[in-house]
Parts: sequence; structure tokens; C-alpha cells
Amino acid sequence: MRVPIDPIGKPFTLRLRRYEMRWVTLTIVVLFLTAYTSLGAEAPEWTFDEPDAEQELKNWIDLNQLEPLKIEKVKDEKGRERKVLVTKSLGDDPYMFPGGGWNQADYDPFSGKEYHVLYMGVRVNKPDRWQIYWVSKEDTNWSEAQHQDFTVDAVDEFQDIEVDITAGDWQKKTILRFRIDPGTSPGVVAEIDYISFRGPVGEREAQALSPGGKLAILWARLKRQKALTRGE
Ligand SMILES: [Ca+2]
Repeated sequence: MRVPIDPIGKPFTLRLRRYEMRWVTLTIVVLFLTAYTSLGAEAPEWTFDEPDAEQELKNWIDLNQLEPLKIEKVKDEKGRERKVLVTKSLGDDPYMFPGGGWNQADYDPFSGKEYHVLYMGVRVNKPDRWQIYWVSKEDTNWSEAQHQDFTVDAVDEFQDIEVDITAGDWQKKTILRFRIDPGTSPGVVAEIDYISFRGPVGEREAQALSPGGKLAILWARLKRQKALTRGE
């Protein structure tokens, strides 16, 4: 077959290929950007460690039946120093809004499907029922329909607790804001080392101290993800 020659003298098919290549490149870039933005915002995490501790605390407002929140340096049972948020309940309905208030937040909306485990490092003076309430894009009303209870019994020693949130269709929703009720009775003193939807910070810190820590963390994350998928 004769290849048509354009005025510049290059075979037409070659020019076409270059023209197509531009489109292929552009398509790849667009697809990549689409995939990247659809990943959504990363869920929030607070560690109360330097340098952000005081700034983190400033955005925790609209408290109910709680002594003013404070950040303290304490020692855990292994003698390790931890910077913690200290709460003390004054009634049977204490609550606080991490990173904002009932109608504002300093974090972006996040996927309940992707981030459905509440991770918390915590030590308490007595076991009690705690709660999490939330509002979502799908339901912007604060109500019992979007809440879950969980027990915290990490008495006298820090525990990394994981709460899989299965109530109120959390995993089908985009979470806008949430509140934590640190207990449901007066006199609950809690030392909260971190609150996160990304993973257990305590485990991360411990492993980071050991050689090959990063690999170990990655491996632990994969194992945990597998376990969660299996519903363990
Ligand atoms: Ca901490």
C-alpha cells in the first residue's frame, strides 16, 4: 500500500501516530488524576505529641460534662513516657468533639468504608461504656441512629483498643464529624495517648524503635487488614 506523503514530507501514518500518542498520554494523566482524587481524604488522627499537641487541643470545643481537657506527660507501666489527653467525666453524658465542634471540623470528610476502625491508646481508672456519635453526608442529624457503644476497660495500663464501627451504616457513609463520649458515668478519668482512624499509633511507635521497623509496620498493617476483611 502507498503511504500518503504530507507537504512536510513525513509519512501521514507517522504523524497520526504522534498525534494519537499525545491523546494516549493525556488520557493516562487524566485517569491517574481521577484515581488519585477518588481516593478521598485521609481520616483524622491525634497523638497529643509535640509539636502539635497544644494546637490539637485548641480545636476540641463544645465539651459537655467534662473537666477542661488538658495534655500531660505520664509514664506507662513499662516506664515509657507518653503525652496524653486527660479527660474526667462529671456526669452520665460526657462528650467532646475531636478537632472541632458539633457543626465544624478541622479535618475533611472521610470514607466510612475505608476507615471503619477507631483506634485508641488509652488508660482508665475504671471500666465503663464509651460511645461514638457521628453525622454523615447521607444523614446530617445528630441522633441515636448514628452511634455505637464500646467498652473501655484498660484499667491501670495502656491498651491499644480497636473498635470496628458496624452500627448506623457507618461503612456505607461519608463521615463529616464525630464526637466521643469518654464514659457514660461520672468520675471516669481517661488518659488518651492517641485517637486515630488510620491505625494503632502505639504499635507504630514501638516498632519504629526496632531495626526494620518500617517493614514490620507494613507487615502488621497488611495482616490486620486481612484479619478485618475476614471479619475477625
Ligand atoms: Ca501521645
